[in-house]
Amino acid sequence: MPLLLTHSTLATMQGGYGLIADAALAIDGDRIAWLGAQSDIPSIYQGFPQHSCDGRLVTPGLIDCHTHVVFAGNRAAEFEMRLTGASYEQIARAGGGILSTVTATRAASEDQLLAQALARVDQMIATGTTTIEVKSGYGLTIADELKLLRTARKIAQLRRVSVVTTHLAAHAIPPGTDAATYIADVAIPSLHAAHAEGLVDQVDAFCVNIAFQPHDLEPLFQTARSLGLPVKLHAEQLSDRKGTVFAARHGALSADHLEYLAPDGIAAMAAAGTVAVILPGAFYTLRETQSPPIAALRAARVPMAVATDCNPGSSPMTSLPLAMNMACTLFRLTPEEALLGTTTHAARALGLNDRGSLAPGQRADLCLWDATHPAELSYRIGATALQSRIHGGTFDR
Ligand code: DI6
Ligand code: FE
Repeated sequence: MPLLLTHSTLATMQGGYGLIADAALAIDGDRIAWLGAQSDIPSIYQGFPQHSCDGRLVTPGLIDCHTHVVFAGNRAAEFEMRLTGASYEQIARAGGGILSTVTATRAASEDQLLAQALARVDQMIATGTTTIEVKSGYGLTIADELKLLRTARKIAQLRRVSVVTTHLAAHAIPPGTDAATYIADVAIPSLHAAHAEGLVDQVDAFCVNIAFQPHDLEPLFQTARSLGLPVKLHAEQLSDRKGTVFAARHGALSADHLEYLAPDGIAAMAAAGTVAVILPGAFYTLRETQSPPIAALRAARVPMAVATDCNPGSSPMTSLPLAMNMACTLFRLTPEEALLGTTTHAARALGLNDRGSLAPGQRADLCLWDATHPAELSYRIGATALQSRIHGGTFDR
């Protein structure tokens, strides 16, 4: 459907906010055809059906580039345990943590799993998300990892949101096995099977002291690359495991968390063009005290993305504007960096070059906000300033 948005303030996210006041934007099919000053609308677009934005701010649709939104149950009981003294690591070592969600997720039928994921996806959509990355990782058997990835693909059929799927079988080591055996017997075979079914867009792993080390992950990342799949890594969240250096050596799209990232990791990311994905929800929930090295990443010109990390243990959060607020207040990102982090840089963290900014030829995924300046999106705490959303060229309602 052709459409002409008029009377808007556009944040094109080209070279920063890239604001254009008194602007119009033409959509043809699922693409942006033209944008510019209201007074310059080319005659070919003047006949398009018009929608006045009444002065509202229009941004690219938000991109959540790191989520674990497909899981069953919740971990409110653990939340309560942590508040009475247990640490995240102690809970994980005692069989809680990720493994308790694995048990709930295996027990859920595909329909139950999908219904629970969709409830969270609906909350994401309601706060402006138009593209979601979805990781597996709560199955930990070949069949269960495939079940999660199939569920992730179904989300895109049932909701007006684009989905990028990530194979994260290397998320935890099930009891009774070891890292090398699990990678050889489950992670790599499940990757081959999922790839054969067209279920995988990229490959991730959880590199922390309680899960996998870089040397455990070498065969998995080599397999990913032999299949032509890009890699990324949960790295340096709880300590410096040199995961980022390892991931950059494999040309990783992103390295995520990064609280304990050291100068060698920053240099490796800068050289490889790896995006730093900042996840303030997990930092906040775990009450971490060491921030990622934001100033050093900025100085090294490593692009920073911001995501929810939506997961039942360390970040039960669905709102990207809330993640942006936290990234500013906890990590001192500027509101401009936070919005770049959920648009242009988030697209780059997913290897997507057809979205994340407003320009002719880009996908017409847009948010209209009850705001006049983009700093308002990061400034409010947990508010939903979204007025309406356009996905693939059409309004939600
Ligand atoms: N991402 C993850 O995969 C883990 N933490 C994180 O930030 C663990 C998620 C969980 O506890 O279920
Ligand atoms: Fe995560």
